Amino acid sequence: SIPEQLRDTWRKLSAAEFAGKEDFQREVVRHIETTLARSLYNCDDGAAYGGAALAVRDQLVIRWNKTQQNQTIRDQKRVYYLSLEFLMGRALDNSILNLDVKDMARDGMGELGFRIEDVISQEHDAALGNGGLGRLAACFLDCLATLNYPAWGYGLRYKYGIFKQEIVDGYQVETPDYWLDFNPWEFPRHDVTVDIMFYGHVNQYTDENGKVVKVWEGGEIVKAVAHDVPIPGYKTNTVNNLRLWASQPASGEFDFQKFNSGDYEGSIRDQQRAETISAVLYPNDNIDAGKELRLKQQYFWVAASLHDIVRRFKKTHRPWSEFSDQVAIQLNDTHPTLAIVELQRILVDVETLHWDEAWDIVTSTFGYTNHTVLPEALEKWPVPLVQHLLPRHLQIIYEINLYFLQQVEKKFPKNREMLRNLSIIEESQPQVIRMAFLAIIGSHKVNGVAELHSDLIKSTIFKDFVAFYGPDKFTNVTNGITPRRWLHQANPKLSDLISSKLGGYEFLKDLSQLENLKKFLNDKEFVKDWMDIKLANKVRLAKYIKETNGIAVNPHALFDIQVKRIHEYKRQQMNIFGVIYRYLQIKEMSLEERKNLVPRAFIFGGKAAPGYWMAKTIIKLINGVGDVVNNDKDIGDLLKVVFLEDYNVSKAEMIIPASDISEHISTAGTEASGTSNMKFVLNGGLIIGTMDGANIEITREIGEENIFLFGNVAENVEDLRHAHRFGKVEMDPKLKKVCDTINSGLFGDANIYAGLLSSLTTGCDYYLVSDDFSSYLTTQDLVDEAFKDKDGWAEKSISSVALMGFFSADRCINEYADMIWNVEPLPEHK
Ligand code: NBG
Repeated sequence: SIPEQLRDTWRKLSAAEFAGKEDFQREVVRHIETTLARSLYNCDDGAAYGGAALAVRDQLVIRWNKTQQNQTIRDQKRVYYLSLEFLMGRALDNSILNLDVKDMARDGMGELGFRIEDVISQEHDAALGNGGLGRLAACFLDCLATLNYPAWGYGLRYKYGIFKQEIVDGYQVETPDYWLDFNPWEFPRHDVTVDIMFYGHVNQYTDENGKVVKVWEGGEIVKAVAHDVPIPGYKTNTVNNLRLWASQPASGEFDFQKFNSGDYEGSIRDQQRAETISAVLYPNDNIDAGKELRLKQQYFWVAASLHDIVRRFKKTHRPWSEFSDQVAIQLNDTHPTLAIVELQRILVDVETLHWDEAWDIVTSTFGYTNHTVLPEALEKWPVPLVQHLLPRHLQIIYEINLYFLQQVEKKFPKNREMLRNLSIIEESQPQVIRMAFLAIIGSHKVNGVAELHSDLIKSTIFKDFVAFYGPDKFTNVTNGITPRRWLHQANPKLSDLISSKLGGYEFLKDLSQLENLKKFLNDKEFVKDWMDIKLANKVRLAKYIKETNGIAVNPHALFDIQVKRIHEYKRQQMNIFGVIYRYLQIKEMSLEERKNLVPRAFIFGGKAAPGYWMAKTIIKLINGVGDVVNNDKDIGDLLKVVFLEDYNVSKAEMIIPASDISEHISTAGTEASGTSNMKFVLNGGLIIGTMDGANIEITREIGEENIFLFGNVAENVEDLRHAHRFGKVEMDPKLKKVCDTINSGLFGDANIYAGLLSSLTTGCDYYLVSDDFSSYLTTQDLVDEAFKDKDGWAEKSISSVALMGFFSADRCINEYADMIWNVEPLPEHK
């Protein structure tokens, strides 16, 4: 650092935040002209975005540096959120809003000849995630910064984020998402690197004190390079850090031997091999693909992150016994579970702590969040693979398991079944490591993400752990969303209207204040403004649909939206079956009867995992139905079916505010929480849903009269499945009619859909579509009736929003901080 006597000079020259519009404009122009080397003669929206982003970024960086210094000086306990996915979306708009300079930016850019909306929409989404799990991590970062917690995110810097989806002939086609063309939001730190080893072998030595030490050596080295992303909080000086690791060949690995001997290609291949580790995000949501490269990613990322965390801790010269007073690490699902093993390895093998002492530190440091009970999503790594890739870690896992099973044996003597049920190692062929079990054993708290889900993990997949540990180790933190992005940014008009009634934007930091909206339920002008905003948002979406899909949707139709990853458990198939049934009904109606109908637009969006054939078939069916229905002159406005290509965060910001009804219709007990359900309601849309995930708590908060619930409850699911497997279940006649229509070839060659239809019959209807179909249709009829009563609908919309305070992710972050991390916010720096 700079010598003491020179610091005053330095400080005088320190970068300053811009004071007003002119400062901002000057910085924009300077960046366009110098950083981007463009001029007023060739400045398009893209360059304007670049200039604006760089100017705003400077502002963030100044605060970011101060925040980091402040955190170092205060030296309080920090939180580290380890997540393989951060689905951040766009940063410019968010930064402008969090810095509270939107008006200035709008005017400033306007005077330079650019509409701020056009500039903002130039930005490529940062799409380093699949769905809810990754977006939750992004919301949490926003809240951690807003609430001034000293917190870092750690993830991977994928070169390719989630693929781009195109629809060709009704089918999903994937193309790569190369998002790093121009990314002003990351700072490569070529001086912050960690060498990561793979493969190799374990040697034993006896040291001078006669102690046996194990050394892992002889492996292949890959270098992790830090890339830092500033994370601003809303109306606070705090700017936290998200550190993403990129893989590079280790220094010296670029093989000069090969290079000099003429094998140029060979030397480049080695480089590419190293870079492959962080090249691509696995595009699976709630499915475990179990690929070796994925395991490499996981270890690469946790080893680099832990090294960084330990390095930071060691700088403070505290004793190891204080580690967990300074460090809380949250495992976002089981993906980072190897961090438990890696910390134990560092403490025992490198820092030479006694095993038990090390293990106490480890278990008091980690917390584990479970995000699913679906068996196909639970990670299990084959023992031979781990043996090959991480031989020392496998030994440590065996040792952890051994000590743990000794405790089990003590508590449940001679209970072989208990030992088998609780063992980290599953005795399959080959043996596999149950990562969730390792995560539970290595953490002090385990949480689910909604009440039902947290109850389910205790009574099903982790039942025996509850018997062993008692119930206190398990807790619930119901998910939430950041109202900054999902109200203020996505729906500025609604945010402004609310603020005009509540006397400012304080509600964005304390969402419970929305309750005061209830006072305005009878304020006719307010109600009209409220519904006008909804209509304006629908007009905007209709325009987008016209542009992208060529389908004319009447903005006064009931907009019924289901946007989320395509998955059988989420039951988009039930939705489209319902559409088909509706279509058949309308076709049979007289003109007179049709006059009574509420026109409806069914809008779908979402990606299917590239290898998930059934999900892809569902997309094809939606498009097949759309082709028929949308082109049927006899139907007109009464029914439209739209599939929006390439659903992502920035599209969600446009789509969600435009919904009248959204669908959250998973088989009860399968959707751990869901978070888009919260986003839709917060934007004044109502929901139709099952008693699943957070729908249950949304109902509790907003009242049964404000939600359309249907279908079987989780308790009955096992019995119903049993009936399908062993009994005879007659298919619901309405569903039968739908299947017959699909089979007739109306929506394209019936063979395409054969697998989807047989999942309902020979497949034993695992997701219970036939059991819920009839109540789904009945409830959709209730939706139509309710929509006819405009005043009643507006009242439901407003009173629901008023009661959504609980679902602010600020609330969840405070719960994690209290119950799991034991960390305090830091006074914000000046
Ligand atoms: C997902 C669940 C959602 C939940 C998010 C965030 C996984 C493994 N789980 O219901 O399916 O809202 O996690 O908790 O992606």
